[in-house]
Amino acid sequence: MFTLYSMQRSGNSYKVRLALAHLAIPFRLVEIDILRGESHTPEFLEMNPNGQVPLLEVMPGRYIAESNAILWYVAGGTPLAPEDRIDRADALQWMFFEQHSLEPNIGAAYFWLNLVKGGRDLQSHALEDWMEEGHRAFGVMDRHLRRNRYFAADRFTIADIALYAYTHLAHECEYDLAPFPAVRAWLARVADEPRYVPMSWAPAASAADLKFLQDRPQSRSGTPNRKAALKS
Ligand SMILES: N[C@@H](CCC(=O)N[C@@H](CS)C(=O)NCC(=O)O)C(=O)O
Repeated sequence: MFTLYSMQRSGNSYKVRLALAHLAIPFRLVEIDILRGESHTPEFLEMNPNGQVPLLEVMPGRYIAESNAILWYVAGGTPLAPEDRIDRADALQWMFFEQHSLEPNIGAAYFWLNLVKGGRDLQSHALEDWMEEGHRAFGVMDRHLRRNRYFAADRFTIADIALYAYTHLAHECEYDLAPFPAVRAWLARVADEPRYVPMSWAPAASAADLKFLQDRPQSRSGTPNRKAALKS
């Protein structure tokens, strides 16, 4: 069974929890409090020298870091990870965009405004840039979503999961999504996926939770229940 090192209030970690829930893949969750330095202990650095969550142990001693790389790994072979060459390139394009244009702005604003006491004062010099660049990124997404229901392959994929994690936190860190109606409609579509779980979800009593997820119907946009994955 996979072990996911994750922080509940980390958007990057949420991406992986959301994908695993969507695929009904069981996993063990280990909470890492980055605010208490738990991702920089010698033991953790042995697993991920970059000192960050999420981190997925896919088999004993074999780790994958970087949320979007983990998404490709867990979703490999399912409709969540497009295989067609152009669809795959589209998904990658948006996942690189997420890491370069969205996460560094919304992720930073969320972290400093919500998780760090006094963070606003500490980062007052950076806040304006995060706001401007974050709103610019939402504009790019909105333009795409005015013509497309999803980011790649005309269906719900890991590109949507990657972009959803921080976009759905925007209102908690002072971004205004009112000018981006297509983004708001897409947020609602993602939250309406049958196996959607909120950021607060954790597979606490794994068996019961998983049964609950397995019993839910497959994705409206065509992702089947990945029975084989349940054996991993
Ligand atoms: N590019 C990485 C970013 C991961 C990241 O920034 N993780 C944060 C939590 S959201 C973290 O672990 N920070 C602790 C640190 O950098 O010391 C990903 O997508 O996984």
